[in-house]
Amino acid sequence: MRFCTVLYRGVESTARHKAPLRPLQSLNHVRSASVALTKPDNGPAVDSLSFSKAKIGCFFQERPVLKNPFLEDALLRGYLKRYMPHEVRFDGWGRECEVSPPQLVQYDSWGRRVDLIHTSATWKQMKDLSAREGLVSIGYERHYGEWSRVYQMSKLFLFSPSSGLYTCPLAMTDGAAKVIESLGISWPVEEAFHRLTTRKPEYFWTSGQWMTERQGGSDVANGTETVAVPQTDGSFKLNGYKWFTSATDADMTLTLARVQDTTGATILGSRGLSLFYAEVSRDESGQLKGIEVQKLKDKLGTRQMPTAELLLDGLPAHMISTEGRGVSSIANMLTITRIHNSLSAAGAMRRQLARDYATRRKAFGKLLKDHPLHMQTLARMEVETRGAFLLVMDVCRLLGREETGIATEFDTHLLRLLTPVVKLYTGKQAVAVVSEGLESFGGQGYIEDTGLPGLLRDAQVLSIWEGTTNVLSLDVLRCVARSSGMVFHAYFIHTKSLLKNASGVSALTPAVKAIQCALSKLELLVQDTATKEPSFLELAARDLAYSLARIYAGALLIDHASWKGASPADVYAASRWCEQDLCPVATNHERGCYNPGSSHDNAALVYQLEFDNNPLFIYLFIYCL
Ligand code: UCC
Repeated sequence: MRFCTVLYRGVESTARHKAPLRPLQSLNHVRSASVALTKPDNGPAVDSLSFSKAKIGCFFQERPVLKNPFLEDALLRGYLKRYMPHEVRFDGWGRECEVSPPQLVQYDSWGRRVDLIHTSATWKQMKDLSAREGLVSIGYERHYGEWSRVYQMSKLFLFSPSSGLYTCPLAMTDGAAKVIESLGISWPVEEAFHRLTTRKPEYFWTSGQWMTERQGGSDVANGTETVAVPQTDGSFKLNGYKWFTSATDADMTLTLARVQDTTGATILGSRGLSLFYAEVSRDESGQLKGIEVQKLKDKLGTRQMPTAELLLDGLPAHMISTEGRGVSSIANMLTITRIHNSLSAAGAMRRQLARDYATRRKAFGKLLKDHPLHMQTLARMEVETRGAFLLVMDVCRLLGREETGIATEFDTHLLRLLTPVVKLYTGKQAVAVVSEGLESFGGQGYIEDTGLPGLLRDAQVLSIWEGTTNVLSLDVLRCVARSSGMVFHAYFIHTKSLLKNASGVSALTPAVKAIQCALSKLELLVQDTATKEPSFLELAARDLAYSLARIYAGALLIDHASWKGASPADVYAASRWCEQDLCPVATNHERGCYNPGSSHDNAALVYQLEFDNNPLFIYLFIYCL
């Protein structure tokens, strides 16, 4: 302020500028006046003033301003206006989480093991806030019937990018509540269920989901080494090593382990896994009961959140699934956390500070928003964001129908198919859109204290945890096989039904035709797969999942653009979306990408070793040995 005042006075004293003098009104006002002074539009720059005090000059880029994310989001408001009962009201809210990374103190000053994980005050406040706002409980109170999940997830959508990753423990908490509800709310998990779904901060618990062990987190059936030793009272003690436990400050956890028989033997594979409930508590001396925190993970992103390696050393636990039904019992948790993951992805895409920045930053003589190429880039990000949002909300809609007992068989099939599809697609797109968003800030997007790089780091995890892109693509094949193709049947029928309202909107005709064409190609290909080798399906799995996502998102965008309250932007978004290759699995099939020899060709390409008798190659080969 003082700097600006000095500049202002400089105007007065030198009287070299003809602009009328105005009283100091606001910092911004004065700042723009000073910029005009130091480099007048129609006159020579006054260099001596520009650098008279601060040697670094006086021009600074305007920082982006996060406006009210709810008011700024026309699509979200349009969606809620269309579906939500009138009595539902919530304010857009969100605040930046000022966190310092969690710290692990393993020993106290006297050498006793304490394993304390210190988290920031804000992280703890997030827990209270989450309870008060009902960010988990809304899904279980079901005050808004089938739309309760849409309501809950809309709040989380706004909260997520400002939550400092607190949405991760909330996702697992929601998932644990869902598992308990589906298995039966009774002892020993009755109190836990009420704590996970309460709105009282002092009573609220969060849950962990400890599935990943040293051998990895994807092939859970073969990678789980943790054993459950039966106790005389019917409970168990768990011994094992959990390699990646997120939000380790949770109050309880659900985890998988193999029950040991009297000889110490266990059953291998999926059939040997059972689901256990364990509380994270301390004994009178302050030590964790049956757990040692080996270390906190040093991660690329999500640094706000404590993620640890845990040694389970006699952790008291209760089996809550039928013995040997661990994976299928925890599958409900996977469904919920995958939906949360998708929601976080859409939320990260929506946090487009680049939109605001384009109205502030000038380059080449005009604001970024007045550069057509820049606006084209932002528009493409916007289309991607809208597609992601509608995909996620549709899965929430289906979940809400299932949980209120009104889901048809079609809805249930759709939910099973779309959950992995939406998770894998949005997770991948979030990285691309957030990265593009950073780039649109130029160099500032790469500067740590703008807070922008953290968005990209945090986005990168979305395609990894809760099932990587390829693992989820294979999950799609698995659910097709287990349903004998019924998931596809539901998909085709529902996608076609989403197009029916578009007949009255001529501007949507090309988009509708594009979806119909892509659907026909997909249907043909799906019918054709019955005659194909299993290797064909595996190679096609990822492109198949992408095709399912793109076609379905296109149909949702068209459906939304056909609604009577839709805007021209909704129509434009649907049209743009449908201009891409909607069915890459058909395109790549035509190119022969899934032919029997493809696997060999791919391996030969990746591991190409060509010596060609070239002495230099041979020398380098020996050198590397
Ligand atoms: O823990 C991690 C990090 C925590 C961070 C939390 C973040 C939350 C988001 C935050 C947002 C901000 S990462 C851990 C990641 N790991 C996974 O997600 C697991 C990935 N792997 C899979 O999904 C695999 O497909 C497995 C583990 C499910 C495969 O196991 P199996 O045993 O080989 O699978 P099966 O034999 O196919 O299935 C066993 C049973 C079957 O039921 P039954 O026996 O009745 O026929 C399947 O139908 O489980 C059922 N099942 C499912 N049911 C398997 N997958 C599903 C599913 N997705 N939905 C419903």
